[in-house]
Order: sequence, then C-alpha cells, then structure tokens
Amino acid sequence: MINVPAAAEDFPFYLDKDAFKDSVLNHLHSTLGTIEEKANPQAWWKATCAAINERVFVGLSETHKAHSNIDTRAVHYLSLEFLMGRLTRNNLYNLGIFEPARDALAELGLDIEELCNEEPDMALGNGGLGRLAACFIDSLATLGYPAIGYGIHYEHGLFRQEFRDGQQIERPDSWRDYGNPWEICRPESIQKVPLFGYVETVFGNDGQLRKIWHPGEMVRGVPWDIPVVGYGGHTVNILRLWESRADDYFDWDVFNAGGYVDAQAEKSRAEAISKVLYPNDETPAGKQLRLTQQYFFCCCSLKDIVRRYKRRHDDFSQFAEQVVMQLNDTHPTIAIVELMRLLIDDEGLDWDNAWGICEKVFAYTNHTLLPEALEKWEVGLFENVLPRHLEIIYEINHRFLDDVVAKKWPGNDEIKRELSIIEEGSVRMVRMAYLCVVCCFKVNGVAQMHSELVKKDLFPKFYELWPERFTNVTNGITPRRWLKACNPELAQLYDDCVGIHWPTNLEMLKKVAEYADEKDFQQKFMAIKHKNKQKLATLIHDLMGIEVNPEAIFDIQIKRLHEYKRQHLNLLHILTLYRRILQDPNLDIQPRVFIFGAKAAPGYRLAKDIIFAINKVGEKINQDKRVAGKLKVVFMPNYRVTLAEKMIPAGDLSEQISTAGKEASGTGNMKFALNGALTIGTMDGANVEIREEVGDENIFIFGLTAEEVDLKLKNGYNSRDYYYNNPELKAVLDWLDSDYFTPNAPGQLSSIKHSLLDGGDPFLCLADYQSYIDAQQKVDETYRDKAKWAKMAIMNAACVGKFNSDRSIDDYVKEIWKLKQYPAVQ
Ligand code: RUG
Repeated sequence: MINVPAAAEDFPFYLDKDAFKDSVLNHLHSTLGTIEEKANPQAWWKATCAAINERVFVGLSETHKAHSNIDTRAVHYLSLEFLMGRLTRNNLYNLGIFEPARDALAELGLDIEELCNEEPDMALGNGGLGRLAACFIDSLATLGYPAIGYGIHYEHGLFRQEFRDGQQIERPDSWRDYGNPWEICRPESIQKVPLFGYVETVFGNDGQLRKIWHPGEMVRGVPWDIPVVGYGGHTVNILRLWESRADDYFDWDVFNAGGYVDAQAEKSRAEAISKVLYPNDETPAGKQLRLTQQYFFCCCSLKDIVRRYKRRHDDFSQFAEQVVMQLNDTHPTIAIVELMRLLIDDEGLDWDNAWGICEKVFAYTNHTLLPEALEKWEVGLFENVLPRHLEIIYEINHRFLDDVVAKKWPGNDEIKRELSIIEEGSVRMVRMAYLCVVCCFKVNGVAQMHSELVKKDLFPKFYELWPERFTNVTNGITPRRWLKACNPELAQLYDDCVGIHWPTNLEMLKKVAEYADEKDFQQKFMAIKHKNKQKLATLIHDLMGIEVNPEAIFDIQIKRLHEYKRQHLNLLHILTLYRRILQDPNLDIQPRVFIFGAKAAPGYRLAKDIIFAINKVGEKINQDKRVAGKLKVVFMPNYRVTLAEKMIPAGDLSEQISTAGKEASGTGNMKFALNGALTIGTMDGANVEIREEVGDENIFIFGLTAEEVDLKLKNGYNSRDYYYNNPELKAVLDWLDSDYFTPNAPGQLSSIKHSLLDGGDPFLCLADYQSYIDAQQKVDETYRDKAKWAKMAIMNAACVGKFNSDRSIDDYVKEIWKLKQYPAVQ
C-alpha cells in the first residue's frame, strides 16, 4: 500500500487558496490571453486547468524521470476504450487541492460546480469495459506502478443521445472542438502504420526464406498523452491515445497533376481510422474499419514499446522481463501477431525466439460470454488489410494444432476443428478469442462466477490443456471518483468516523458497520442520501421538467440498453404497479421514482424500442392524476459518466437484474452499493460476490440461477406457459399491444411483447417475472421501516471495500503482471 499523507496540506502538490488564485489569474492573462472582465466560463475553466496542469506536468516529468532511471518492468494496458469522463474535479481531488481551488474560485466570483460543467466528458468508451480501464489507470497511478494505457484518440466519442417524441436520436459527440486542456501532443513519437498490399517471399543471405510485406498504404499515428494523476500525486502516468493522419499531408504529385480531390480522399481515408468510436459493445461491427482501428492502435503502441525498450537494450533477451501487456478483451488481439511480425521481419529473430517472447508478455481479460460479442474476422478481410498477419496466424495455428492439440488428443480431427483458430465454414473466420488463449500466458474473467463460466462453458478444452493459465480478477471501481469526489458529504462522514485514509484503503469502511444500528449515525447517513436525492430531483426538473419527490424510493437502472440487462423486465414491474393502482386507487404502496439512463446501439432496433416504450409509459404515468404521485418514471437523456456521478449518490435501489450467467461482472452494482443503495439483483456476475460481502439479509436476490437458466433452455423454454398462467403478466403484456400509451397509434410498443412471446424470450424475462415482482414487494415493505432500511444501506456501504480497483490491480500485479511499486514524487 502507498502511504498517502494524512492531511491534504502534506500532499506533494498542495498549494493554498491564495497561491491557487494567483495561478489561475496568471494563466488567464498569460496562457489564455484575456482579462477578468472579458473572460467567459470556458476561459476561466481553461485557466483553472492550466493552474492544475502546472502541478500535473511536474508530477509527469518526475514520474517519467524516476521510471526511466530504474528501467523497470511496466504494464501496458491496451484498450480500444477509455471512458474517462471529466478530469477537472478528479485531478483536484487526487492532488489534494480541491478545497483551496474551490475557495480561490469563489473569491474570484466563480462557482466550481458551474466551472466543472464547462468540461465535456471524454466519452471514449461504450460502457463498463471502458470505464473499468479508466478506473484501472487511476489505481495504477495511485499505487505507484509503472504503467501506460494505450488507446485511440477518437475525434468523436460515444454519440450524444437526445429523445425526440420518446425515440433515441444519435448526435455526434465533439469532446475537443475547442481544444482539450488535458492532452499533450507528442509529434516526436509519431509512428507509421502499414496497411493492405502483398507479401513477397525471398531467400535471405543466410539461405533462409524471408517474408517482405509491401504495404499498399501507410498512415501515421500521432500520440496524444493524457496525464493520469494518482491519488496523493506521487505518480503521474500517461494514457497515450493515437490519432490517425495521412502519411503526408496530401500527395504533392497527385495535387500538382490536378488530382486535388484524390489527394484529399487519401487524407480523409486515413483520418477515418480514428474518427469514431464504434457505438456498440457486445456486438462486433464495422468490419474493415473496426479491424483497421484495432490494428492501427496496436501497431503504434507496439512500435512505441519496442522503441522505448531499444533505447536501453541491444537485443530482446530482456524484453519479457520489462514488458507485460494486458489485452482488454479481444479488441487488441492483433497486437500479439504484430509483435511476432516486428520481431521476425524487422528485428530478425527466428520464429522460436519470437514466440518465446510473445508467450511471456501478453495476458488477456475476457469480459463477456455472449457468443455474438466474441470477435471473429473473415479470413478474406485479413488477406486484404493485413496479409502478413494472416500468414503468421496460420503458422501459430498450425503449430498449435500439431504440437499441442495432436499430442493431447492424438488422431482426433474433430477436436482440431473445434479448437482451430480458423473456423472452417462457408466463410472462413479468424477466432480472435482462441488466438488470445493460445498465445497469452494468463486468461482472466472479471468476477468469480464469470471466471468459472469462462473455464466451463467458453473455453473448456483449452482449460483442459492449460488449467494454470486461467484465473479470476474481480473488477473494481476507484473510490476516489465514485465516492470521494461524487459524494463529498458521505466522504466527510467517513473521514469523521474512520479517519481520512479510506480512499486508499477501502476496507477501513468496515468499521462503519459498527455504527449501523446507531440511531444518530443512521440519521446522519440518511440525511446525506436525502440531500443527494434532492439534488438529483432538481437536476431532473431542470433537464426534463418533471417533478419528483425525494421522499419516494429512487429506483435506478443505469447501464447500456441490452435485452440481457432486462430494462424491459423493470418496465413490466412498472406496468404491474400502475395497473394495480388503476384497479385500486387506494393501493398502499411506497411512492417510487423509476429512473433510467441508457444508450442503445444505433442499429439495435429492439433496444431502441425499449427506450421508446419506457418513455411512453412514463409520459402516461407521470400525467395520470389517479396515480397521485405514487409512481414517476424518468428516462434521463444522454447517460454518461458525469450523469452517473450525480445519479449514483442518490440511489436507494440499484437494479442489477440481468439474466443469470449473462453479465460478466457489472461495476455499476459496486458503485451503488458503495454509496449506500440496496441491490435488487439476480445471482449474476459480481452480484454474487456483493451478496457474499454484504450478507443475504442486506440484498434482494431473485430469479433463476445460471444453472437453472441453462436447464430451462435445454429442456425447451416456452415463455407462453408463463404468459397464459399468470393473468397479471398477461394483462401488462397485452397492454403494450393497445394504444393506451400511444394514443391513435396502436402497436407502437408491440415489439417488446412479440420478442417475449414469438421471439422466444431469449433472456427469460417471463420466467423471472413473478420472482422479481415478489422481490420488489419485499423492497416496498422494507422501505417502510426507516431504521431497517438505513441499517441495510449502511451495511452495503461499509462492506463493499473488496470492490475497489486498487484491490483488482493488486490481484493483477500478484497473479499476472509481477510489478514493483515506484512512486516518483515523495
Ligand atoms: O458487459 C461487461 C460487464 O459485465 C463488465 O462489468 C464490464 C467490465 O468488465 O465489461 C462489460 N463489457 C463486455 N463491455 N463490453 C464487453 C464485450 O466486449
């Protein structure tokens, strides 16, 4: 553990209010070139960032110096997504200067909250996977580990979501239209990326066959570094994001010959690579451009790593000692093949030497069991875009099947077909996950249950071959962003109870459990929750004009929209309560506000229909006088990190209701529990471990287990059995067919019912319906007992220390990365 000083004043980059104020004013004049009277909020925000950066950049260069001096082993976290959110508040907290900055700005007549709102979210990710990467780099810096994140400098992050008559509309996200103060361009480290072309086989001087790739096109990768400030400011690592540019600004020859349009076309083609983040997790898409993106950032990153290594080494004998690379899902798998190519074709190593290195440096994290999310690329696509890499993949596969599979299962061609990296069929495909398992020295799932399923269901034969290769690292979240910065009053309460070291030692919160029964503490804890709910209520009103009652249960489901996450099961519960109220206007239920936040992949029709249905049902309920404010439904547009930071502290009930066996882990579940929300959830992903930590009596578990789900599907699940045997369920589903929620347009919400009946209900909503309704009834009853609810909320917050990302990083370090801590600034 790193020792973060007891008082903020002792943080290495501490400065007091007056010094901060001077610094902001100085930057307003000398960096922004403006004056107090003329400066708009953007200018003030940028001047504030410049004042912060004065400290950040010193930390960055100190860290750089320290790590180069010791020439130490470092982890390279390769991820197509980093969902960073905003950095201003986070950096202030991590440097220990939030309070002086707030007070300094106040003296300048500025409200720090409003100033922070000037910052666009850095939304370079889709959801859990990208946010996990962001939490991990925060923890790596906090713990003082030499680490670098590598990704893509997308011009447009995840789309901005608007609602038009309840329908999702996608708008481009422009996070750096007016410059971003946190990034530093590093033209001195530009890399060249070859693409397309053909491979020539020649005899080398040594009489050996050699391969020469003649690329058809070259693009440049320009690195942008985002400093990653660890809590306490001891280490400032970097996140290096690559932007694609044409190799030459435009082709002069073509231009001079009058081909201006052609030259521009080449530029546009190159720039397209880093133009957009693909707006879909869980399903591979975009084919050629997506594969090109993956290769582009892996190629740049590997060349960068090799360049840095070669500054201090003449040969590759120490490479595997110095370098470990974590592949965040299969998206960066091509990095393995690229390293083989660089070592063999460019550095002249033979196959066995190159393979010996590759086998030691790559580790792979699996994040999903959903078959459609396991990436496969057409062989033909590889042949076209990366012809040399396809040859290397063939060779890896050939050696694996002959040397490993044939030895373990002699004469068994069926198994060879089953385990081959190349899937045979009408269209031959490269199975990227198999390539990972064959080449990586460790493969981990992201929660205990998920890691077991990875072994048992996803890669059972590989597990038979290499049991020692498979491991688990349960996900975690950074308590700096997800408690200290987003819920400052609760953070203060913890400071008072257990001292101020909990942000780097979250297990300390266990002590809070001792106060769970104390009336006084319960009151303080719930008063903070209530304040957070009031704040969210104000935001909802400001954004959407809907009045919600902070006394009501705030029942929140925020995550990507997907059938397996079952937002439509939540909708069925809402419809059930609404129907009951209409049947009995005196129905005694606890008032609830159902709050959603979710983006649907633009091409995912049913997901968009679910958003529309929730919005339409919400419109009706919110206006219906008979409901008398007992129910409200709010779908907050444009869900993103910044919104999550406002919603999570205000949650009473956290909806984690995926079909068991489908959610690898979930991390929103951890954030809610840490902020004192109770979970209603299935035995899925990390819910299982949350239940272990908080105790069965402090969580609402319902539904089929993963084994029961499997069994049901195997034995022929028929959702109609549930529909016909449960009159209440039948009634609410039939309601969706009427025009009750969409006057004069019957059938607009029918697709949900059809997917659950004609579509076979692949995620077993109907099988879990009654159990969910019963669990929700229990929630209602429990909430009436204020002391009991408070105690349960406190127990949740106190007992989830395990789910901090520092623990996850420690697990990775012990099991996989084998790093040493080197905090740079003392
Ligand atoms: O769906 C998973 C979540 O369960 C998990 O918590 C998160 C981080 O491990 O990753 C999510 N995920 C999986 N995002 N994309 C994928 C598939 O590429």
